[in-house]
Amino acid sequence: SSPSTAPTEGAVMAHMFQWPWDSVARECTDFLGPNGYDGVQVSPPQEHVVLQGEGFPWWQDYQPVSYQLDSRRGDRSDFSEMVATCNEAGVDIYVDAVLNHMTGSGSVESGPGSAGSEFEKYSYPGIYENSDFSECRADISNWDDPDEIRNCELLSLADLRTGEEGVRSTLTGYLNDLIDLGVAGFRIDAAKHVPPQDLEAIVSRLDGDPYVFQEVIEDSAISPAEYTGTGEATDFAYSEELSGTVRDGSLAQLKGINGTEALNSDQATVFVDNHDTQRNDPTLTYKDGDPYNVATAFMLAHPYGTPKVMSSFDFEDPESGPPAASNGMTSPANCEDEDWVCEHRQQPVAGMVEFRSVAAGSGVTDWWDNGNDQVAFGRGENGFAVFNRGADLSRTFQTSLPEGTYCDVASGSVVDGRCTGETYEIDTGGVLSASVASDSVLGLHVGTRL
Ligand code: LAG
Ligand code: CA
Repeated sequence: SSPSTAPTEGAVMAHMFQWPWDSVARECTDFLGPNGYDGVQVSPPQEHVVLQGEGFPWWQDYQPVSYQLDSRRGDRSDFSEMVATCNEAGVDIYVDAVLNHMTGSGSVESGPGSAGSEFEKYSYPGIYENSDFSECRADISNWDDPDEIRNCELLSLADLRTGEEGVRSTLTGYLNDLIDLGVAGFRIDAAKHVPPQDLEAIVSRLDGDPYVFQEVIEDSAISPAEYTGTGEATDFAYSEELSGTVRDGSLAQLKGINGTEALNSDQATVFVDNHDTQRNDPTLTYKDGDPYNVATAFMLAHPYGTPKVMSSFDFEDPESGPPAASNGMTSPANCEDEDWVCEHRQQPVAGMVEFRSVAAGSGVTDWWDNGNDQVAFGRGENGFAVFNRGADLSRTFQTSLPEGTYCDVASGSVVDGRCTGETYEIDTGGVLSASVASDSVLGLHVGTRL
């Protein structure tokens, strides 16, 4: 099959980190589909280690034991029903695929895993044996050496010989099984640690044209550009630039933001934070409140990359897992429960999802800034947005929007032909008079012209 198929221009995905399958299904129907989200990245569905002694941390998921779809978030039938329900709501499912490695040394070095399978590091009965793992059995230490990054152990995790036919066909079998259940794409975990030609070979054997985006952190001898033959790559430079600039308030510097030089817009997956950065290297996260929403809304309004909206569980300890039963099964997630943050439901975020799709195809127009902490720009005749990290702002803006009455999607939606948030007028010359409070956003698009 051909390589990765990107979602349609203007598409937005949410990362429902650690959400159980039943809960994702309900959220697809209740909120994600109706609000125009095109896809969801779900946590890894394969059997994983169970670390009771460590309080069932979230990172159990990144130590595969087998490819049975039986995890702390549900079993195969729960997973399959979720995919069907989400697809019916118009939402694609993208699976976080852990292909580089199996389990590590550490607290547990043997089974059983979440589906009851017995294992030891380098031995997974019926799946892999010792010879399926890289010769190098030491941790990566020289990050200037691409061979070491790819053929030694990341975090002491048993490194698969992805160049071997047997390993490749096992991995292809797992991914095609997911595609068979209706999965539309994959986040490739630790892609930097797999030779690009191995990923290319694996992805080329997948059924259909799944959307593929690869986790390539640009902090070593390896560039994300090495992976663009297979699919998109994560753009960490964009994330740092966006989050740092919004946090510091200097929004005017975001004019023309285009992420890492190694990636073009259609090769880049972009985000404000992800599940790793929000723990290890936080710049802006849900804990920052309004400025975080300003950053996410900016990402959605601005036409660079394929955006991913983080949706978290609340945490203090970076190691801790989501709320769970005494057997380690994750408790149901829902947005009425404060343990689940639901960034994806914040109005300035949710409202800008439809803005992005309405604006698809139009570049940035009518840019304005105050040289500092306030900016505005349009998307041609389709949309106009204002971002304010300074004092309350009142002024007129030149837009390219058609004359009319519009609902601001950052403060509400349209219900029965009326705005539940702010209402604005665009005059015959495209001029908008608006007041935008400190640390807030205004978003108008032609889909909410009354
Ligand atoms: C990733 N992307 O490339 C994930 O986004 C990241 O969350 C994964 O690490 C990593 N690659 C491997 O898939 C996570 C935790 C690690 C954890 C690892 C395996 O951030 O802390 O390692 O998952 O569960 C843990 C211990 C290590 C230990 C290892 C093996 O923290 O000290 O060596 O387990 O026992
Ligand atoms: Ca590897």
